[in-house]
Amino acid sequence: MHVAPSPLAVQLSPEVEAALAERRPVVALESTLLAHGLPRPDNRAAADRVEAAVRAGGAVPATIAVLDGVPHVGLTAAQVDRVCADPDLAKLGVRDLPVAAALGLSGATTVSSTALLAARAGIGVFATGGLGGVHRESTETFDESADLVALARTSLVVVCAGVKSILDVPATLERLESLSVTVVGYRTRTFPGFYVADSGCTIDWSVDDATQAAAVFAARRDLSPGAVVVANPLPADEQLDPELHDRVITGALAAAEEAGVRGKAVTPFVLEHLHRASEGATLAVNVRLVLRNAELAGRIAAALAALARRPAP
Ligand code: PSU
Ligand code: MN
Repeated sequence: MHVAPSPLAVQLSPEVEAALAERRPVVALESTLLAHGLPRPDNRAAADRVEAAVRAGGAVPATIAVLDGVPHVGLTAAQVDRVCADPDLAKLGVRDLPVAAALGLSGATTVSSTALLAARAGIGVFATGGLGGVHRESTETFDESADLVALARTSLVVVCAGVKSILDVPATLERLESLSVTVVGYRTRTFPGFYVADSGCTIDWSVDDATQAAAVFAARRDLSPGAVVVANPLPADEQLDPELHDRVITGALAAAEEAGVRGKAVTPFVLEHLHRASEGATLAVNVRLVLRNAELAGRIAAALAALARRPAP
């Protein structure tokens, strides 16, 4: 009997396919941060640097995007060009994936959809900049990123610099707790604030190295579906000046309100405004923190592969 292929079957690049088959470490990377989080044309060079950082950590990078309805895990240089250059590329969360697949559309994947596609491909580690979360004034707008619910359901490690600081960070941490998403700091119990090292919030647990992070994930995977968030702060001397940070964020949120921006357009609008208002300072810090997360994710993926190779006691 002929069985039609799943419309959401992922297309692995040859390099990613070989690495997974040989149980070598692989790190998933999202494409929304490239297409909608960083300005063109700087995003293109950043894409290469992020992939190189994963390799420096000891893993194979797998950037994920949907092209002509097909979810790709691992992109060619020409495919990365397309993701970075197309100003009309859609932003696809989990709920948008079936539409893109059925109608043959293209789009960049967010944390939520990247996590889902990565897990489906058998990838256990994912690096990004900052998670989506609960927006400020969410009690009026109900704006809470689909990233949170997706992480509650998906088994993988997500390395990030906290949640984007345009958000309500304490409320986001509360939601992560309600959703039973495991959160550990990387060598810190201070929850990072994305562009700044310290969000002002604390977390209960920290890990000392990549091996501990991998062991926490192995235990989590054994227990129930759900992500392990590894929060990796920028060192204080690499962060955005906290005073500049607070000033530009207040301005960016006011501009979004003024312009009547809603829904999934809010995050790209605010990030773009910040890059302009800080004369590129937020952009430089954003790229820096993604690179650090990619390198750490590479090391965690390598540690996870080493754990899997260890003979059972
Ligand atoms: N982190 C960044 N830049 C970004 C994002 C995260 O450094 O652009 C993206 C991620 O793809 C995340 C998305 O999933 O923003 C969240 O969007 P929203 O708030 O609309 O859920
Ligand atoms: Mn939203």
